[in-house]
Amino acid sequence: AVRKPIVISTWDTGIAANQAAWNVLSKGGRALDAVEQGVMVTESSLNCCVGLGANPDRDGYVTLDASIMDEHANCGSVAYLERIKHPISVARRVMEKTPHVMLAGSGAQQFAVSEGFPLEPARLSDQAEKEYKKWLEKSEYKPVINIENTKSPTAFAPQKLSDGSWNHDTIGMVALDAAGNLSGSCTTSGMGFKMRGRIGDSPIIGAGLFVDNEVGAATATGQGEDVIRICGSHLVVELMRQGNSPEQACKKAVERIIKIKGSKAKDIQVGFIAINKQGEYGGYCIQKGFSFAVCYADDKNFMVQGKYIL
Ligand code: SD4
Repeated sequence: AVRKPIVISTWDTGIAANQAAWNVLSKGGRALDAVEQGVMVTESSLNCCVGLGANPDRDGYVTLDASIMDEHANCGSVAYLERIKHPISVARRVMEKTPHVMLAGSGAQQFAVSEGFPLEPARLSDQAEKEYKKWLEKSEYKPVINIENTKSPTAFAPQKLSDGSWNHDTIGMVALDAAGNLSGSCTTSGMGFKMRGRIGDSPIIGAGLFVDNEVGAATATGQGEDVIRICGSHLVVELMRQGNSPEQACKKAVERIIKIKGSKAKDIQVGFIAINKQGEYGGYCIQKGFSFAVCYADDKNFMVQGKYIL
């Protein structure tokens, strides 16, 4: 039997987001509404890595990326968006109200304001301010490629925490609704202290997020550059189309990154999660410490530790 509705999302912040998505899905609502309302919870919460409370770029500005995709292959995204609280909703407006898929920077902000989204103050959260000041003490303005080679804890990649887990920089969510339709969303502030103008995988359809209503849906978290390199979420969906389970598909995508990165793979983290039309779910990551939240009943909203390769 098909397990539906179901929603899954990245990291432990996924529990609260799933709950909001479940409120939509359990009433027979559309997956698209569920994945939007789900990640809005994370965008509103004070969080290192999603929404306006997140860590800024190297120049001290919070810049946000988000994307959304529905069962008809409609998609929308915003990149490098500043001072707007809910990038995911702006991405949805791009999808629904413009002839385009992606808007970036000041144009995306202008569109958001014209759609009635308030322009929030250009101010860092207290926590982000503190983190930024700390980062500035040692700030290294080096191209990404060099940063990758440093041992500095200010490095570009998601950082490994003392308990062995990784800090999370994104929420990606995919859902199957009661009608059997799939949608997905992804929203992030990107890497903390990134170069100004840097855009990650999250707003790129096929990289950070992909939905094919015949097959399944996938989303990514972790070092966006290496997700983009393999068109990660699209790859996961295509692997499911070839008959792989969601978990196998995520695993094969992770293996491809590891193959490309060689010995450098141990310095980065990437995780994929996916669901298919049957409501099966799975996730895989490069290394230990990635988790995702799964919800398919009022009393079933739980964390799963991502299996890993290295
Ligand atoms: C990015 N993929 O901007 C995002 C960040 C992330 O865990 O998910 N980090 O590259």
